[in-house]
Amino acid sequence: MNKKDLIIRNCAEIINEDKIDSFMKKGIVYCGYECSGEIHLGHLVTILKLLDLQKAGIKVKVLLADWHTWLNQKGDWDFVNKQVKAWEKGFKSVGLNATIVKGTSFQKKPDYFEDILKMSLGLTVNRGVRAMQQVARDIDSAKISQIIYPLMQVEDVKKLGVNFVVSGTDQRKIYMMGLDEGSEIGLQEAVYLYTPLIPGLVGPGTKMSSSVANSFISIRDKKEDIKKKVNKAYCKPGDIKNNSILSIAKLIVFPKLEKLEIKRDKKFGGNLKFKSYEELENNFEEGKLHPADFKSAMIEAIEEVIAPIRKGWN
Ligand code: STL
Repeated sequence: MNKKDLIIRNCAEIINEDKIDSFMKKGIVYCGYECSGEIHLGHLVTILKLLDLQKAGIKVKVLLADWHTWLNQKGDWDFVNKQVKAWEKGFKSVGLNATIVKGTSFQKKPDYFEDILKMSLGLTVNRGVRAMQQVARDIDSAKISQIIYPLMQVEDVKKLGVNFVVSGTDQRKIYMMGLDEGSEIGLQEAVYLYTPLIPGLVGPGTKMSSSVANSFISIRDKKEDIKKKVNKAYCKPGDIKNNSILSIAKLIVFPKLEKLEIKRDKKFGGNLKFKSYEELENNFEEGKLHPADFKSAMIEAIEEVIAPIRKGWN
């Protein structure tokens, strides 16, 4: 696969796609993370996207957004600091050659906040709340801290000096505020790569989130846990929407392993080997692949992806 195809594969949306070629020569990308709870397969989607960019020769920065975590009411500083340490350890084991940056290491500067105040003049409270719809804890009683949050996220793009941004689609309204108000702070142009979210394992209408029990597979889960969770997961025959196991195949297994092998008894049609996600999806949609056989193969594949990360963690 050529470098550009690697960068754009599996994205849900890309802003400034036409700039990719010219930005690639001196490319720097960042992705920011709130540090709270487990690192799970949902996070691994952005991590693998960062790996794609790394392979394309782009420098990678990982932002451990400690101040954002605190602003979003995930816990007190004692909790946040402990989480940051755990996440730092986790990120060292995922195979990235990234510079890890802690938010508060560069955010506590007067000019950082001057930019936030500049942007705050041009944006309504309503827009700030809407930007946080998919991110904020307890959005119905959103605190002012949670509308300061997106402005800081936009300023991070400026201060980290990146020309590529990777994030899940849940963050797109935040960065859109930056596209509209960025001229106020001299925000540089960047390519925004939004990756799809993985639906929760528990069924349609949920997302994979460490705050929803059994919705996620952690990178620390052991094979037994993976097996239990996958076997319980929603995966209706023929349903290719809302299907977390198919999403995991598309966004994690194929990018990483480039194939999926199904072991099946001769009387059920014998073994299968898929070399692309599309092949798998077609077979599943047409009912040629039963969820039980698909799940068994996915347990092995997820274990294969996670095992080295888990090992590096311990
Ligand atoms: C979440 C969950 C998650 C990631 C984020 C938020 C991202 C936070 C962030 C903060 C500052 C930035 C960029 C991203 O500059 O997995 O609720």
